[in-house]
Amino acid sequence: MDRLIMTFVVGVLALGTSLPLQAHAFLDHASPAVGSLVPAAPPIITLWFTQDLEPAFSSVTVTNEAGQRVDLGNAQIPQGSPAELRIGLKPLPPGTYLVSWHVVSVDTHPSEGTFTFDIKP
Ligand SMILES: [Cu+2]
Repeated sequence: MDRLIMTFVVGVLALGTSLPLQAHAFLDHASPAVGSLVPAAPPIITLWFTQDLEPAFSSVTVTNEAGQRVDLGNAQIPQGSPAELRIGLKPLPPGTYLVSWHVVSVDTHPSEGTFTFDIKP
């Protein structure tokens, strides 16, 4: 039994060191949530990352189905929350919106991604 547990522990440790977890800033979660359907237009969108961000090189934009910018261009990392990126939104009608983020983490590694959310008709 002890031998079995030991094998398991060693296996988990080996797995842990081989995965490049937390190597860059990836999106952890967002509000509105990734792929969500929200009942009302949110005034801001907030993204939380797995690592602290470099403010000068981190940004996010939001576009509508026609590809037009619907954010207020005021992306910021709130004071005291260095892994968080938020941006204000124009008053939005129902529809599908694309959030595009590109960030540089404090370890200088860039990463980027996109997701959508929907506002209910
Ligand atoms: Cu990195």
